[in-house]
Order: sequence, then C-alpha cells, then structure tokens
Amino acid sequence: MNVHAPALADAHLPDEQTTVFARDAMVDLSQHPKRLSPKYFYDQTGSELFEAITRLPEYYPTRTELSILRDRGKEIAQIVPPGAALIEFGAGATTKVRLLLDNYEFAAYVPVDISGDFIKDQARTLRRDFPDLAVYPVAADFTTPFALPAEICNLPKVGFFPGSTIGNFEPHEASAFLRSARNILGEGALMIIGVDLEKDERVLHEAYNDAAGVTARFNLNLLVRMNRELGGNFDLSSFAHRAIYNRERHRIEMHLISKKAQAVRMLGTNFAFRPGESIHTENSYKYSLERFSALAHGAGWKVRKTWTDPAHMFSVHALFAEG
Ligand code: AVJ
Repeated sequence: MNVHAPALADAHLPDEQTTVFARDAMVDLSQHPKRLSPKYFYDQTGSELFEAITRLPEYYPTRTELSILRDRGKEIAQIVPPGAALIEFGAGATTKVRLLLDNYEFAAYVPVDISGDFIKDQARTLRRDFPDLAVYPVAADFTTPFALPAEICNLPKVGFFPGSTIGNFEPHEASAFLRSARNILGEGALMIIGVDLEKDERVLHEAYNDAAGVTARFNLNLLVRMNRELGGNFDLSSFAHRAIYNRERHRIEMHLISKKAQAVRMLGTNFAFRPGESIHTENSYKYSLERFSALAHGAGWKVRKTWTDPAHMFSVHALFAEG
C-alpha cells in the first residue's frame, strides 16, 4: 500500500475496523500457505450463518453444550460462591448465560466483547429479565489484558467461556489465554469453560461438511466480505469449501480451495492462485479430557469438576484458580 498517497476525502476514509481487516487480509493472503483469521467470519451475514450452523442436525456442539449446562445447572450452581460476578469472555447470544443466571443468584454480570454496541443491546434485555442483576458491559478484546469494572472488585469472580471458542486458538494461544484469564480474574476465581472433544472422525467431518451447505456458505462469506469491504474481485464459483480432520494435530481445518489457476485483485494488489491452492480459514481444535486438563494445569488452573453428555461429545469444566 502506498502510504504517501494523497489523503482521501474524509467521507471515503475507511473506519478503523475495516483498516484492521484490510491490513490482516493483505498480510495473511501474502503468506505461504495463504490464510485468513476466523474472527472475520462474523459480520452480520456470517453471524446469521453461524446461528444457522448451530441448528444443523450435523452440528452437535451447541446443542450438546446447552444440554450439559441445562442438566448440570444445579451442580454448577453448587460450586459457585454466593453473590459472585459472572464474567463472560466474548459474549455472543445470551442463551447460555441465561441458563447460569436462572440457576443462581449472581450479583453482577460482566459481558466482555469487542463489539460494544452488541453487548450494550444484550445488557438492556438482561437488565429487564433479571432486575436484581448489575450488568457492566466491557468493550475489549478478551484475548489481551483488560481491566474489570471497579464495581465488582470485591465480589467473588466466575469466568465463563462457552462454545469451545478456545478451539480456535493454537495450543500455545489457548494456554496464554487461560493464563491471562487467571490473572484478570485473580486467585480464588472459578472459570466455567466449554470444550469440544475428540470423537469419531466421521461425526466431526459431517459437523463441518453439512449436507445443506451452510458451513460452505459461512466459509465462502469471507470472500463476499473481502469483495464488499476491501474491493476484492473473488469469483465465488471458483473457490470450494473444504473441511478436513487433521488427526496429528487434533483439529478440524477449514480451507477455501481455488478450483483453477487464477489471479484475484484486492486493495490494488494481485494475488495469484494455483489450481488446488488453499486459503486456510480456521482451525477448530478438539481435546481429550486429559489433554485439556494438562493445558489448564499448565496455565495455573486446577480442574474442580468436569461434566460431559452421555455420548461424550462435548465437555464443560469448572476450573479453580488456586493460590
Ligand atoms: C465458534 C469456533 C466454536 O469451531 O465449531 C462452526 C466455528 N466453524 N462451523 C467451531 C465453526 C465452522 C465454531 N466455533
């Protein structure tokens, strides 16, 4: 990019988020192999497609985690100290947190999310449904250190990180995240975390290659976004969705595969694709109970309790920050 170009008229200046997306896309598509960060899946369309994924018959994680939280809500509530603050890392739909709030009298709820507007909306409906609950939204990137609101500093703390979002992190990033969460929440805190489990590869394969093609649309939406927001000219019919299980690394990998030799233009730059060349768009790590517990220990947490569904598809852990 030519940084010495004359300044654009203010009206044409991209907003800060678009600039970050532009920079990441430029850097990541210049890598070998090419890649894009899964955090860019979630524009308006992408978030709707993800909601649709959670309702697919093949996509077991969301409904299985909800069933664990529902069935074990009372047990989870038993280990939560009275009058605690619930801190959710990356607050999405409030469905899951409502299950915890229904079962236990938390004094405060702190949703932490990049999208400040989104959590303010959610805070409003939660305040209406739980009038005794103090809600303090924090607009922050939860993967980097942030300060908790002063109002909750004297309350016991319970972190909440559902959805196996931790599966998107490389193992060293997952460890760094857990360590950072422990620092933020402090000694004596609890952390309730949802983690997807290793299982029959066919089940995993189908969950990310659904018959209705919703996951394919979710993946291809990255190209739609780059065309719209970054002036790209990706031809959607020239790329295919591929999701494979990488057994050695215990992860589902999502790729967008170029169907032919082609050049794509974006942000004034040409990107050449060989036939079959991939853009690696997501890793979704799967854990065994042993490997997750080792990861948590290494990051300063003790596993207090682990719950799974009868078919051992998904796990929810209560971690404790020992002194
Ligand atoms: C939101 C990261 C947990 O890895 O299963 C769903 C995202 N990608 N289908 C997952 C996703 C394709 C999802 N996480």
